[in-house]
Amino acid sequence: MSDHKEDDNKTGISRRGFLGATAAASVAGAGLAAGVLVGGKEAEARTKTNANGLKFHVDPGELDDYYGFWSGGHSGEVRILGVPSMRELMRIPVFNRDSATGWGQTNESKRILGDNPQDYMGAGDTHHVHASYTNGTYDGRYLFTNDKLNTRVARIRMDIMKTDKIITVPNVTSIHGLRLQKYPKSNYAFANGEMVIPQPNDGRDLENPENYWTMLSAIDVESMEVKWQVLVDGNLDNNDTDYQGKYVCSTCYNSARGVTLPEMMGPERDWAVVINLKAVEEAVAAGDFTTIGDCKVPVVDGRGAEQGGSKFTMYIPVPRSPHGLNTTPDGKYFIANGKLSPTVSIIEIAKVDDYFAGKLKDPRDAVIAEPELGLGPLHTTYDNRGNAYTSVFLDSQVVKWNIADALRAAKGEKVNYIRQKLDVHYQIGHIKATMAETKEPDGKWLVALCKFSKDRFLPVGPLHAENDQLIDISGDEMKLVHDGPTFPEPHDCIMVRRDSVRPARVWKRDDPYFAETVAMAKADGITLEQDNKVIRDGNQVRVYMTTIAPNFGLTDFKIKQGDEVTVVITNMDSIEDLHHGFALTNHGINFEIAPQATASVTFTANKPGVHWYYCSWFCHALHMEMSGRMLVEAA
Ligand code: K7E
Ligand code: CUA
Repeated sequence: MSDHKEDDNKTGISRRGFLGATAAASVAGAGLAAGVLVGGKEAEARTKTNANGLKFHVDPGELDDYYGFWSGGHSGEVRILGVPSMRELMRIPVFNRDSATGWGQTNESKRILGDNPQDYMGAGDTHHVHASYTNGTYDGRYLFTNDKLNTRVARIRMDIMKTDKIITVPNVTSIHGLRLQKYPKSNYAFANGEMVIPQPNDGRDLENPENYWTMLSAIDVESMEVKWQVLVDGNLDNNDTDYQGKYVCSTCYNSARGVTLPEMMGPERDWAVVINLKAVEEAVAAGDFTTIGDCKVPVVDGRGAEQGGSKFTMYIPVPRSPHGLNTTPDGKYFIANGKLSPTVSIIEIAKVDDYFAGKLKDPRDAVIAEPELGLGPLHTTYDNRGNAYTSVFLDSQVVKWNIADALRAAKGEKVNYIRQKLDVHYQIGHIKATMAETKEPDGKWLVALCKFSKDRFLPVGPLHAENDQLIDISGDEMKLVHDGPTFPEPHDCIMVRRDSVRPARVWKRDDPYFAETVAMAKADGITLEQDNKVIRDGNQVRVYMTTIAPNFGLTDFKIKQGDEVTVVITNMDSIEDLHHGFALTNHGINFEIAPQATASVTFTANKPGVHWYYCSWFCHALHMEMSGRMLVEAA
């Protein structure tokens, strides 16, 4: 699978030749559109647009049209990119440790990391990032991401772009697919438990895979409580929601419930499983549920795939090992991507309504077409003109196809639903178009998230970057316009129109993010905005200080060896972008304090002597001099 074909047997054009042709056509097309070919300014402008006329170069000082939110994979973080420039704007530490911001070290971040961040050593694996919705489009409140590694779900506040809540999902192992309810607004985040385990997983039934199960979990977006779980057959992979607030649909592999690869590959068909939210909510409200072990979360039984499902579920047979599941922006179809089958399965949501209303008997009849696209279809995205774009991993291509034509072809009409196949470099996983997961797709840009970059960048050792390629989809023909190396491994991204994101410029002093630290100060009689004081309480010492560039409020403080020290810093600068840092030498401590924020850290002072602290975020001409001493008396 790491080999890419030099020749494409479908187009008969060599990959390099095809690329060359595309690039040449692009320049010629732009020249024609401009009417004349001249040097200087016009030549410069010509390089910034392509044949579709969509401007992809963002000039210095100009802003991007979209916020791109990228998962960071096994880096455990979320990244913000500007689109179309593909400039990385910020990283949001989530499950990882970050020494620039102090994430995983400050008391504020530890409260959010919760139960056992030390056990996990700052490791996580984010695959999917999705933003909250109101009425089917982004509302700028929250981002959610999954931790496949440690079975967690995190929420990020989009006003401050910081993680503000992390939960470990009970009763399941390994959260993979994650999506939010789209209508009327995101009340739930739906998290797919991927791997099957004994229920409860407490040491019994270890070698009895017939008793291994997994579940879909519904998480309340505001409280971050798991409201209910649905036991399912098979392993849950990816999911998506409809545009009416009725369903969540997941691809589901390993219907054989095997524990080895050959066992998992046994049956010809797996499923897309649809969960009926209303049916589950009614059962939970009526007390018609069970619980598992000590966990209080209501669990309903959605198994029964062989009979089509339970009253909560509908199992729609699709070719085995399906992967991505993507709702069309018109709300009509769920599209399940075949992975091992060269097809995608188009599921008509109106037929799902019929099934739960008792009007459709066989779930198979909800699949109204299975167009063949290429080898290894993984994920599908959409424009605003009825086209779908599917990533095909083995062929290393983006396949543009027309949904209406595919449905016509399924009815026997002679129509070619394939619009174009574009080579990408190489082995594409996720694929995403701007605003494609909302009812307002705009068909402008598409990003192909390629797993392999091979020869596309300067070699940097055996470990290669991945390649997120930017493609202009605004015209009839897709145009590759940019190669974007990324540190492994972004799986997925979303691209959100910039007007729906409204970030804060400086912190508000009453932000709940540091409210507990403010409460601690208050109990000590401290006014954080003005006091620079050391409070001793037995062997616990709390050091409160302000910062105003280029000064720490305390140029020294004295403590005893063995003291448990909490340093609390409040940045009284209110100028946008004027951060300070508190870096304590030989203690591994460093964190950021943005304008008007309070941040704190707690550690045991076990080294007698003089230890300098300094400001680690450039703030002033005298930034280097912004420092102080921690004086530690020997015990
Ligand atoms: Cu396809 Cu985890 Cu969304 Cu990777 S998943 S590609
Ligand atoms: Cu304060 Cu640098």
